[in-house]
Amino acid sequence: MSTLEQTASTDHHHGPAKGITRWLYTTNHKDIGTMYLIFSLVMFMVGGCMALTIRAELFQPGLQLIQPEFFNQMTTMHGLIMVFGAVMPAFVGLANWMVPMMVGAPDMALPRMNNWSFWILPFAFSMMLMTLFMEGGGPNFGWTFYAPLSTTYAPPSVTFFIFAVHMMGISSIMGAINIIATIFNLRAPGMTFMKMPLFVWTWLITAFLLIAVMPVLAGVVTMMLMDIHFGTSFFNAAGGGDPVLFQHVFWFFGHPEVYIMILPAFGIVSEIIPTFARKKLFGYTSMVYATSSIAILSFVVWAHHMFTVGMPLIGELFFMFTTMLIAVPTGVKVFNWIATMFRGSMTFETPMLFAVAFVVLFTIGGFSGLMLAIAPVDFQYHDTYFVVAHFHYVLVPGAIFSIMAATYYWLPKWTGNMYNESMGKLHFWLSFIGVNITFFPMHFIGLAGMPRRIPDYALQFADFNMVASVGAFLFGFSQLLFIYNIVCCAKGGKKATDRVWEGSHGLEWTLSSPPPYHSFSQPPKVE
Ligand code: HEM
Ligand SMILES: [Cu+2]
Repeated sequence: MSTLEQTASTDHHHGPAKGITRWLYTTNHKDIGTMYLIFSLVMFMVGGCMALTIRAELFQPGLQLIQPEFFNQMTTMHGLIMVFGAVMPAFVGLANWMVPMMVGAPDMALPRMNNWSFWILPFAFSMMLMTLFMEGGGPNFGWTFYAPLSTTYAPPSVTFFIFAVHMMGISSIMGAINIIATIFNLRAPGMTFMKMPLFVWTWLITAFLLIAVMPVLAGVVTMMLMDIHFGTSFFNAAGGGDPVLFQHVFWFFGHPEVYIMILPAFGIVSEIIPTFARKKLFGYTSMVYATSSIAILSFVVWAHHMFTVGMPLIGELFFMFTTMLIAVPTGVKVFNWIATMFRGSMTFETPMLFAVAFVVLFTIGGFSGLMLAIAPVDFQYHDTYFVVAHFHYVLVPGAIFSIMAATYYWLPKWTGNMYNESMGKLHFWLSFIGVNITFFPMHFIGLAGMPRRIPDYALQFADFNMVASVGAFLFGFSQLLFIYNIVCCAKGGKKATDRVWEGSHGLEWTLSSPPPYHSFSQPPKVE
């Protein structure tokens, strides 16, 4: 590896700046990736405290701890922070770290813009969190901010909320452009598209989704702003508008958005399972096509969130069948992961545990999604805890588990040190048990009719709610192990080798652990 030696020997001329300016002005993909990941972890904790506030209130029927108004602000902020502050920035952080290293590039294609993409976020989220201290309180209309709750009946702070959403959108679009530019222009010689690692593929597709739908989100919040301050009536029936229009525009953004939160997870799991099964990924080509099909289909199913608003029968049928169609490429992916593990020499280090749990639990989330997709029965459980169970199964053991799997998988590469494996395993098992205790009972209380987004509930739901709250606290506090393990690993520990995992493959493992400041100063050859 002459490339490597050269990289190492010239590296000290291009080291990081000293002190705080290293982080403020940095254009380095690894520094920016690290900042994204830390930011996301902080947001995960903030959003997690809000979730525990919600579950503490729901531990028993009746009102114990907080006022209904504050409860609404908690559910809203929890959702917004988890989606835009925790899951999305974590994936962008992983992309920043890994995409250049996986395609054999020295850095991202647009490093100066990369700095902006990150630094906008802390401002956006400070602004969003400040709304909680404003007169009238923070956003209280759910993370889907349906009009007229978010317009006519909204607290004054909604204007700040809209500004924060715009900033997040700008950050996402710039990040997406950067990822596309990097993948298109900076691949090592010989790395054709069909030789790219799956994580790179899934992120490429995700970046296109982002560019397509973030302007729709910007549009819908701008329409809200106009309705509130400039006398328009987009969503106001009294002025000739229609609140259902809000839902159409929102979900045309919102459904692809949920795939923005899962496609990179597919990529991560497709990197990890082959490593620990010591086999090549089964069906690489079909994985690429399945991912693209899911991305395309995600644009034609938005109204499955709106079965109950009153649609023509033909519309209900169209959205029902197109939604179910997504199960086909999703099934291809699940099949391929299982086929990769089949007769492999598997070992179960922490990343693999999270990856396998992802496959199993995400599949549960997929099946409950299929149930929801059946229009005539959705009338029963729409807006109940069943929906909450569904999207938490895809988001927590789906998106979040994949992020944790990725963290354990690449942490030795990033820091040069091994994390504590037994603590990692303990973290996994407590999280796995916690997640299921929290969200599985929600299927039942949902089918039994408990509505979502309420601070108090009828007595017959008491037992399962108590179980769910216990699970939530177990899951929440287990995450302290995760943080402790990461901090210890960053500080020191057993040195990691370059190719950390026996079965690992791909360019990132040809670099030293930790990698040089500018990953590949000479492009590696891919044959
Ligand atoms: C096979 C795949 C999937 C199917 C068939 C499916 C189907 C559905 C349907 C029909 C709903 C609307 C339920 C209702 O409001 O009554 C829904 C809600 C939701 N889904 Fe999925 N889904 C799938 C995968 C995903 C994935 C991968 C994610 C995210 C990573 C996700 C996140 C959500 C969220 C956040 C909601 C709730 C939206 C709200 O607040 O109303 N879903 N899903
Ligand atoms: Cu959807």
